[in-house]
Amino acid sequence: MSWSRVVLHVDMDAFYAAVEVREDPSLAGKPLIIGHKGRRGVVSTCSYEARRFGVRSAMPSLTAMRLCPDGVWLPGRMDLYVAVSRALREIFDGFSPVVEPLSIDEAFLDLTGIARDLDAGARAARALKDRIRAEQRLSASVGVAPTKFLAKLASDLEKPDGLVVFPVEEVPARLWPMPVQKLWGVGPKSAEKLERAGMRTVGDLLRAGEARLTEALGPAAAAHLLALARGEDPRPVVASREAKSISEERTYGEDLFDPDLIERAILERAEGVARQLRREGIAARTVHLKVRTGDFDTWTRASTLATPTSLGEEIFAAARALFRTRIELSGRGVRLLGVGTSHFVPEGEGQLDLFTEPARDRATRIARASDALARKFGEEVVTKARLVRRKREDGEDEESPEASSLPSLE
Ligand code: TTP
Ligand code: MG
Repeated sequence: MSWSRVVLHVDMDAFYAAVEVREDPSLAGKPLIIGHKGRRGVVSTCSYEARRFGVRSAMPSLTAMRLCPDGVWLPGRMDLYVAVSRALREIFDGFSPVVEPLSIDEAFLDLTGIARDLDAGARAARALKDRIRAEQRLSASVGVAPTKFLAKLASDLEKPDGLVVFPVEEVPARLWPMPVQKLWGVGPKSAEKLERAGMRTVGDLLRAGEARLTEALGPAAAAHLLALARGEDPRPVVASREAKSISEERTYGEDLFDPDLIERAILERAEGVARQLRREGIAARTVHLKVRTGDFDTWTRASTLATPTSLGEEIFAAARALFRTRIELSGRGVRLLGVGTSHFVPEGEGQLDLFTEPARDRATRIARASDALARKFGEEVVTKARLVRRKREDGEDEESPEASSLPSLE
C-alpha cells in the first residue's frame, strides 16, 4: 500500500473556443478567436489553429488581427461557458470528493485513497477525459502527480488532449531543464532578477543554492522555490467553498446619469465585494457587471482577469472597462448597479509574480489595514468616511432613503 498522494490537474483545451466549435461544428479546423475586435479589445482565447499564427490570450485584438488576418471572431458567451463549467464540475465531483476549482476551466482533484498509485491515477485520468468527451464533447488535458505543482505542470506539457504522469523521480530529467518561470510564483520580473544572477533554468537555481537565491529574491521566496524545484509541494487540495459568486448590488432612488457618478458607484460596489473576498481569504478570477436602466433594460457582462484578485481597484478597473465598452445606455439613466465576482482561488494562488509586485503588495497591505479598521470601528465608519469625502467633493445629497444595498452570497 502506497501512501503517496495522487493529484490530478484538469485543464480544458482552448475552452471558450472549444465550446463555440461544439455549438457550431462548421467552425472546426478554423482559426477561431474569442474576443472583441476593435481598438480596445483583447483576445480571451483562441483555437489551436489560431495559435499557429501566434495569437494568444490577453493579446490586444489589433495585434491578433495583424497576426491572423483570416481569423474568425466571436465575442464570447460567458453564460454558456459558466454553464459548461458547472457541468464539468459535476463530472469532476463524480471522480473525487475533494475538488478544488482553480478557474472556469481547470481544477485539482485529490485521488489519494481512491487511486493507490500514479498508474491508477492515470487510469482515472483516462476515464475522466473519456467522460468529458462523451458527455460534453470537449477535450481536456490532465496531469497526474504526487503534488499540485507537478500535476499542474504536467497537464500543460502535452496540450491539447494530453495525459501526462509526472512522478517525483522524473523531476531532475524533466523539471530541471525548464526555465525558472515554470515554478509557481515566478513571473517575468522575478525571472529577470534570476537571469541577472545567472539562473535561467530550474537546475541553475538549485545549483546556485539558498544563499544566492536569498540574495536575489529574499528568504521566503528562496525556500519556497527550492522546495518546488525538488518536487516538494505540501499544499493540500482544498475542496471548494460553496459560494459560486460574491456580489453586491444596489438600486438607486433616482437614476444616475453622470458618468463620473456611475463610475464612482461601480468603485463602491467593487470595494465592498473586495472586502468580502479578503474576509474569505479568496481571490476571484472573473468580474461581473450588472446594469439596469430606468426603463428596465438589464445587462450582465463579465470578463476574466489574467491574475485572480481581491483588490477593489482591480475589480473596479475590470468592471469599469465592461461599463465603458459593453453597455449602451443611449442616454438612459442607471437604476441598478451590481458588481460581482466568481471563479475563486485561495488568495495568493495563481498570482503571476508573487515576489516582485511591490505596487500590488502595497495595495494589498493598504486594503488589509482598512479591513482592520472596519473590523474595529465597524464598516459604517470606513464607508461613511468615504461618503463624507464624496459629499464634500461634489456637494452630493445624503443617500436616498430608498437606496438598498444587497450583499449577496449565491
Ligand atoms: P486557459 O485555460 O488559460 O486557456 P484555454 O482553455 O483557452 O486554452 P488552453 O488551456 O488549451 O491553453 O483559460 C480558460 C479560459 O479562460 C479561456 O478559454 C478564456 C478565459 N481567459 C480569458 O478570458 N482571458 C485570459 O487572459 C485567459 C488566460 C483566459
Ligand atoms: Mg484551458
